[in-house]
Amino acid sequence: MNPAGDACRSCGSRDVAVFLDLGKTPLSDRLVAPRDLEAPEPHFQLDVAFCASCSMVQVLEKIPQEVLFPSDYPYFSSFSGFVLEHSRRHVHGLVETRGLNESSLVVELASNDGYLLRNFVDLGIPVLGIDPTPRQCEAANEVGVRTLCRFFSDALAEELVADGLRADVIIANNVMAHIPDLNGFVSGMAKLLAPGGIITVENPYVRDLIDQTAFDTIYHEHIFYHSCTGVAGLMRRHGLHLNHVEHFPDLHGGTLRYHISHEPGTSPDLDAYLAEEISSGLSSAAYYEGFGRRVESIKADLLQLLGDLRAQGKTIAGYGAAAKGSTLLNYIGVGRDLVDYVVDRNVHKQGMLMPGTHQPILPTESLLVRQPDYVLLLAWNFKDEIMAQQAEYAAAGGRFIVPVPAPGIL
Ligand code: JHZ
Repeated sequence: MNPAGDACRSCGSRDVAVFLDLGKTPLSDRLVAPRDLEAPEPHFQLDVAFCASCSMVQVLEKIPQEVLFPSDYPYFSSFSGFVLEHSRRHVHGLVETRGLNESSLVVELASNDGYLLRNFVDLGIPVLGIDPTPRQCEAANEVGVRTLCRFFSDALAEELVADGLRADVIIANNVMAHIPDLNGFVSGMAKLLAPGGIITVENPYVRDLIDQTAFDTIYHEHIFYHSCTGVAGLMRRHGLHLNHVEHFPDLHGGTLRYHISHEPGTSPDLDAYLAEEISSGLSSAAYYEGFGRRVESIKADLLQLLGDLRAQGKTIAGYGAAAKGSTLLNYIGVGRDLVDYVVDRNVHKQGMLMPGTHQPILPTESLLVRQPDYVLLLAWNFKDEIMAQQAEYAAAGGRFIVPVPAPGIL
């Protein structure tokens, strides 16, 4: 099904079919200020499609980058200890394996608040962050991470190269899902990468998303859902080579780190992942067929669970004003009648309201003050970190609910 005849946003083929319709939802990171509660809130169709030609899973609705990532974009990477530790290890691994020193240059695309590059700065290794969101750039510059506040593109790469810059390492974490002009982004990376350099890219793995029915990680900001097969083809079109892959099953619900360079050659790990994607059928439309039905059953089960608890007079809060939380609340229809409020430790989110469903976002300390009977883990990807941090809430009788892969009380 592809009634509008959309072309693949990666390879341009017309062999694209929608396999999931999540209806019209608001933008997941467009938090609502209480003073704007009466103003109309834009909603956009959220259809997900598979391209039979290049295997790329993608959202079809086209929303300008400036609308998806406005100046008050609220996501700051530094609020998770797990992400900070993962990034620190990544940096130390690169310094060791690539022999980086004070004459190297590391460029990070979508460097956010400097959560990762600051580790290189601490080691005296020169960096350049590139990110379009001003508040995050300011935070990064404040911690000593030199950051250019721009969208990365092919044209920006040409400007940087004309200024004499070439990167020994390019890092692009959780950004290649977000780029409407994906081809321009990759050709820019190819130009900016020094001969002999390496690109590392991290993205949620589409296979983990489908297998765990993590439908809430689908939102307009996430245009592309990557696999080894999809990324290998994309890189080849721009003269780059996917050489190696690493899997981090606990990061953002399952993340792949791709190693890419100007040189051909694949590692045994990458060969195994590519073969596995073929044998599992990930590169064929059939793989995605039952997904919509599984999403509908999560919706029915979660509504039942929350409704039953409310009928028993229980109070329920949400944890994590995450983008995925917005998809979950809006698609399932979890309003303030079921979940009263959401807590989040990101101070830039506190005081705002969730998109569409309008639960107020409060500091995490509110859980101990209000002691709700249940906490719905909207940021279920950080379940262990959050539960360890909320030990006192649990000791006082509080319980946690996970929404995916199947709703349940922990
Ligand atoms: P979190 C974001 O998605 C947005 P989101 C983006 N599109 C992307 O690609 C992925 O990340 C990777 C809070 N929190 O990270 C912080 C606590 O309050 O799952 C966040 O607001 N206490 C760029 O928004 C939210 O939860 C904690 O202890 O779905 C988690 O959002 C921890 C660990 C987090 O991503």
